Amino acid sequence: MTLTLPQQSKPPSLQPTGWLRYLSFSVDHKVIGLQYLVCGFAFYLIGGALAGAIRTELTSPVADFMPRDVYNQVLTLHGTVMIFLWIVPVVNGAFGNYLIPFYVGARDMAFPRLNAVAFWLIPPAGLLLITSYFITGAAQSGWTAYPPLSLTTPATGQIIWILSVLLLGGSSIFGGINFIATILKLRRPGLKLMQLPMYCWAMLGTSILVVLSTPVLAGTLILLSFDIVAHTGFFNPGMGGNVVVYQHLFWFYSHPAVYIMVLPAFGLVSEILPIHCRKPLFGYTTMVYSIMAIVVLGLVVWAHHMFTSGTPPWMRLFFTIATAFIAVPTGIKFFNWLATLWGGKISLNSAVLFSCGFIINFVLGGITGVALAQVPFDVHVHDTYFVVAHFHYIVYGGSVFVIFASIYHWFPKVTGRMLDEKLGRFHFLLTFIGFNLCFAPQHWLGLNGMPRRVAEYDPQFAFVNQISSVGALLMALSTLPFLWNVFASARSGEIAGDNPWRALTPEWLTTSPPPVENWKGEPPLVTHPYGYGIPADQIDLKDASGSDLWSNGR
Ligand code: HEM
Ligand SMILES: [Cu+2]
Repeated sequence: MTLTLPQQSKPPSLQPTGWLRYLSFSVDHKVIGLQYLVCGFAFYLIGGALAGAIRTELTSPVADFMPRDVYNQVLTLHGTVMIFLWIVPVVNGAFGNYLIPFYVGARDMAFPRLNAVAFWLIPPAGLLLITSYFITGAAQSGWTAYPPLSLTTPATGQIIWILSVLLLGGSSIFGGINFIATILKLRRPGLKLMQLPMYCWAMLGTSILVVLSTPVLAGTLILLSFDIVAHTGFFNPGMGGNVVVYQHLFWFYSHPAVYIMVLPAFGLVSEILPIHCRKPLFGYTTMVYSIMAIVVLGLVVWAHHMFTSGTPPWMRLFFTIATAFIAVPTGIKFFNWLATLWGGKISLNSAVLFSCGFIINFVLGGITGVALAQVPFDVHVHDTYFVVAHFHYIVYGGSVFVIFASIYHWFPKVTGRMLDEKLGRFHFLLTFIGFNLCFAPQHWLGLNGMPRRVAEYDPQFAFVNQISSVGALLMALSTLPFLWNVFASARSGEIAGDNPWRALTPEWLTTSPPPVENWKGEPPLVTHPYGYGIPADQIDLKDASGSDLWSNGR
């Protein structure tokens, strides 16, 4: 008797396919990465429109474009959207989810469902925040929500703001736990920590900061909400509370938060530069130690935001010195990128232009940061436009430039098509000129005493503010060639092939776009992710798999 086995049918798929995946509770790390990116970009456009409203108001010294309380709402929403809904989710969630499983040789993140939960907390939190403006009026106390201001401005908007930031903080913590577990526990056999691409180290450091500091913000905001709703007295001076305690707790999160925005950007640039210079990343080991030094020091410098809050002299001294120390590992990274570029066969494409733009802007922002950490200087310019200029040089000139560099670099991986280079360079030029025109004059404004967060100012500042607003207009316009480029190239751009940059990192050792579980066969073992321009006999390839693709790439 012969036995006929039933035809093996494909298991039913629980996940939608095609475009619907991006609107679903997908657990595929690549889908989640793109969800983070597109959602983040949508919020970037909203945050940008809010910035446009701010800069329009500031073209004249009087508040003639919107009422003052609306200005406060717009300013609060702008800061909150840009930090919590654009930069943090994109440099961490978007690129982290897309790249980290490739880099560690895994088929997905350690906790795929938690990953999807982390993403799906973001759209409702963002919508909650934005709609508060239309329903009850948004919060008015800035992204820092300092009491007593946050206790005296309308309560509903402030409570919605707190709820929204708590949801976003939860998302961040889930993401951070997932990245730590994936990097430490999901590495393919044979892959050592010191062989990981630098972005993994950056994300490991960032995630440690996220997990240690975000819960402090959450706790602080919950106490603040008690003060608002239940009239407790944690921070309310009228009830015996202490506003300076709020500032300590807030900055214990929010100084690390600046590294949560910029360390991943460091990692992404460290991936992009070697490939387009055809040189190994200079000083891999010092880069790793610098990241970890920044993590440790980043946790002990928070009170440099509070030099004018009545901090005692010993505290001022400690936090000035600690902040000065942080410039050392940061400087090491800066020189390592320069050394990577030095003597390389550099292709000056859009990804490299944006990366170099980042290096220039970041060093300027770093220098003003070190200046701000000096108490005698800071007491003069604290709460002026000088501080606004400083942090925009770093969060926009740094992180946002790197987001664009990364989109130009990884677009062929995600879509299988190239972005148009001419449009890309035009986009870079407009962004670079617009950005510097917008923010460089703000140093002058601050040094001459223009306070931040105001809709009205002394008429002597009008002309320089108008220059700044023209710069902002250029930045807004620069988005158009970019968006056109993305849409047109995704439909009909030049076919990229699997590895258009002849890169050696593992995400390129598969098809573009990659299959569902990243590689058709076994994940490759990449022991020299930056082995460009090194003679083959000097690289130990004996236990590296995927080396055939590798040697083609060199
Ligand atoms: C690494 C990336 C950095 C980012 C993303 C960043 C971001 C920021 C932000 C957002 C603020 C203003 C916060 C507010 O009041 O709203 C700020 C202020 C400040 N930053 Fe940075 N910063 C960075 C690097 C640095 C560095 C390297 C230093 C010094 C070595 C520094 C020193 C300061 C100081 C002292 C202030 C307080 C100024 C004041 O309010 O008077 N920052 N930074
Ligand atoms: Cu800080």
